[in-house]
Amino acid sequence: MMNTRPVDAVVVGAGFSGIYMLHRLLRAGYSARLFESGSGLGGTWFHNRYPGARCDIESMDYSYSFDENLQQEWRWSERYASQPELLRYLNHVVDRFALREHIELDTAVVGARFDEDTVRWTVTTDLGDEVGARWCLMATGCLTVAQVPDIPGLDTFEGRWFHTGDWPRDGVDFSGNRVGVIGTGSSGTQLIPIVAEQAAHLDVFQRTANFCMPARNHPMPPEVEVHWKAEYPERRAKARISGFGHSQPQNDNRYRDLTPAQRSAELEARWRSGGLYMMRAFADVLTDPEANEATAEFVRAKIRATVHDPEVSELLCPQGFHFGTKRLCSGTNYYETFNRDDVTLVDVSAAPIEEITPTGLRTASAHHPLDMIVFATGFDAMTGSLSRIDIRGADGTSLASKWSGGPVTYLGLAVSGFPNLFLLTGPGSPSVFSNMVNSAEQHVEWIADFLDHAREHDVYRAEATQEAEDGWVAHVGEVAEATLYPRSPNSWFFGANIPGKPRVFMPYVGGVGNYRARADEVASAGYRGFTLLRR
Ligand code: NA7
Repeated sequence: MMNTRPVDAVVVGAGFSGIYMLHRLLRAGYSARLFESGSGLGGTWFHNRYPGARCDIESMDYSYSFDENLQQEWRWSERYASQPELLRYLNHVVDRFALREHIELDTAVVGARFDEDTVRWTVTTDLGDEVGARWCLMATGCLTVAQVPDIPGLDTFEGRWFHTGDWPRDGVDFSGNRVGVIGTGSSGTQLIPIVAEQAAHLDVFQRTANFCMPARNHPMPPEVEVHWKAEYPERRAKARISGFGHSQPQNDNRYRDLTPAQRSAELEARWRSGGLYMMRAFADVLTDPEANEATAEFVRAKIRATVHDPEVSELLCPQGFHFGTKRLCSGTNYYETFNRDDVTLVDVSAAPIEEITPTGLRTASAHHPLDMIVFATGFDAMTGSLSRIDIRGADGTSLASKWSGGPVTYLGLAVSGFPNLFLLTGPGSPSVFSNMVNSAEQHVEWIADFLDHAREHDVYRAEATQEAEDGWVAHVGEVAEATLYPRSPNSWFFGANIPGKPRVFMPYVGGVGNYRARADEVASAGYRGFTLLRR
């Protein structure tokens, strides 16, 4: 397919946002083509197929709301959907809305060039094909580019190694093997208990202990499903104006306004119900150091009560950063796993990893013989997928060079100098700081409304102004400054996990509801902050 027929819009990426974007485009009568580098649908959920991979937002919330029949008919089998179930769901959606014929799998977009004369984008794929489009819609995902740390000797390792974010499709059998897992973030904490059950021995290489909440996953009780579905209109509406984009209750009381008994009751209730709701135990968990430390100390006490060996439990107690400022984890039997005789916790902050040898891994204090190594070491998050595409704007400048000091956007949706290009869940929007499906839907719908506006008003070129972009970047920074995030900058929210990446706080933490209100206000003011050219 060289130089194929031009389309109104190209969509890049077949995850939650790209699939819905394609549907909205086709439904509104635009011609569109979606390119996906993976050999299947699902984006993040296609590649992160490690054992135990599971969403940490409840499935009834972490699902599309745009179609009433879809949300009523689809039946989630568990409280939190597993990776295979999420893939089944997305494939169902693609078939249900007849999207498949518009999707090219196994096709990576490698370049996108804006031509000022034709006011169109030319999108280039790794197969050498080119397609022209008026609009270029980047649904490339926030956790797409797996980060394997540059540890000397990896190429000499005689065993097998894997990254959780790029897991083999035919799975991995750990039985009888000595396995090392590096990394104890969301992926590591989900995977570790399952590997422990299979492997002959498991070494967990921990650099920073993170807070892992008990997920308390279980099969979906029929009465919960029925009730939730009956309440969907109110629940979805609530999620859209909430802080994190889901419908669960938040506590609007500040820590200092509660009695000690009320505080304990709140924390206990949230620990018992499981999942990430501890983030909303008090209205000020992420702004008041005292509320934050009380929450952290409550969780540390739970860890100490669970892990028998006091030395191990102390190592598992997170210290040195505020609760929730590294993405909270949610797992099953995570802390309990360290009571097993065949699991060893290795503290690689005290004795760092020095090299991988043909037969294992050497830290500053010991050599650990291993047959398999799992890197649960995260992603070049939020900007990684975009910066790997050669995106050239109006004057030929590349997006990577524009973002060399950190990503800058207007609303996380548009970039000055890059007309007719929209980002879905881009940096500067709530994205990873929210229920991603909720945020994906909001961006898709905002962009779809914009395209309808453009069609109605003969707008053929739309570009965010520099002034609007500067204002938004400043606002994103101010909002973050009012929280505890800047006091704990050692996280992927800041790009701190990627050597050389600029340290800039990337998501918008002002809340999903506030963000939506601002984006809607821009739209109702005739797309304030955009320069629109009309025929
Ligand atoms: P994360 O959250 O980035 O976690 C990566 C983990 O790997 C974290 O514990 C890191 O420790 C550790 N890490 C990274 N590099 C190294 C090296 N070189 N040595 C030792 N340990 C290392 O990625 P996940 O895949 O778990 O989760 C990503 C998101 O997916 C998650 O936030 C959810 O939104 C879903 P560190 O903390 O940097 O010391």
